[in-house]
Order: sequence, then structure tokens, then C-alpha cells
Amino acid sequence: MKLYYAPQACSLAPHIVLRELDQPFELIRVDNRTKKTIEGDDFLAINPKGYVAALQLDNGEVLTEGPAILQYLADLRPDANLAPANGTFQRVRLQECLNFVSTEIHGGLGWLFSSQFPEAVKALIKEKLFKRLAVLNETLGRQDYLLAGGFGIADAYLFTVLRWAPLFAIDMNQWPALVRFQASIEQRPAVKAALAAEAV
Ligand SMILES: N[C@@H](CCC(=O)N[C@@H](CS)C(=O)NCC(=O)O)C(=O)O
Repeated sequence: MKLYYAPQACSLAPHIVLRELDQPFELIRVDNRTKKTIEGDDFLAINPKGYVAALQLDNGEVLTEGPAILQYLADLRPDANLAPANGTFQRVRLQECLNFVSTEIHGGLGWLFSSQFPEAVKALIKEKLFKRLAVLNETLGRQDYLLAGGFGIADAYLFTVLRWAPLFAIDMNQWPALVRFQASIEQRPAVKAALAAEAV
């Protein structure tokens, strides 16, 4: 498998999960500005959407969209318990969680990267985002992970996108459970290895 990634980007989540699962994989860096891989290949030919993460399977198929990639990976090794089994209600809870992280947190923070938005628009985005972060703070004040069953793919995803918050002068200390969550996930050997491999 090949994981196309950009440092600090949302592709860190599948990167962490690949390492959590001890899956052999090749890490291929993409320049999001030029849409070229580190080897000079045209990334748009690999993923016409032009964004990371993209996972190329050994049969050549390319899978995109973080929540789909994460679930595909978790299902390769059900014994690792990174996702509840397909067909169970808990799996639907996981999908609820992945969708929340994707649309409300990743989506919200993602807009803040835009240099074209006026500050007033960014303030509105932050106002909405902060309400979502307060909900997560409450959940993670009650339990160590997003789903009660232990560390899973949604945690890797949330950890990844929350790392962007300080880039936008968001003081995470207003959500102490999120600060604790970030610190605890960062201690995982797979997370340390992924961060080191991305050199961030
Ligand atoms: N819907 C996609 C969004 C992926 C995404 O936002 N990727 C960002 C990095 S976090 C990216 O590569 N952006 C470059 C671009 O849009 O040109 C997903 O959930 O995987």
C-alpha cells in the first residue's frame, strides 16, 4: 500500500493507523501547492480531487476520503479493535463520530487556512467551531476516547485535526479534556513514529 500524504495534513490520521496496525506501507509525500509527489509524479493523475490523503492499494485502486480510508484500514485487522465490527450499532456510532470530526472539526478548522477570508468570517467560523469543541470536551471529560471501547480510528482523526488549532491562535486550554486527550494520544508509540516520519 502507498499512502500519499502532506506533513501536518489530515493524512496524518491514516498514517498513524497504518502504524498502529503494523501494516507495511510506503509513505509518499505530496506537495499540495504543485500537486506533484516528491518523485515528481503528477498527483492529480493519482487522485483527481487533488488532496491528501490517498491510499493506493496493492491492486492499484486508489481510496480517498479520510473516514473511508480509516475504516478500510481498521477492517484489515479486526483483532486490533480500532473500529467496532461492520453491521453493529457501535459501528454506526463510529461513523457518526467520524462524520462529526470530518464535517464539524476538520471542516471548520480547514476553512481557517484560507488567506482570503476576512477576519469577520473567520470569527463566525470559530464561534461555531468552539461550540463543537465544547461538545467534544464534555465527551472526553467522561471517557478517555471518543468511543467508550478504547482508542480507535476516530481518535487518530481528532488528534490530527486538533493539532492545527494553535496555528489560528485558538487557546485549547479552555477545553481541558481536549488538552489531556491530545497529550495522551501523542504518547502512543505509533503516533510518535508517524510524527517523526513526517518530521513535524
Ligand atoms: N474530504 C477530504 C478532504 C481532505 C483535505 O482536506 N485534504 C487537505 C489536507 S488536510 C488537502 O490536501 N488540501 C489541498 C487542496 O485542497 O488543494 C477528506 O476528508 O479526506
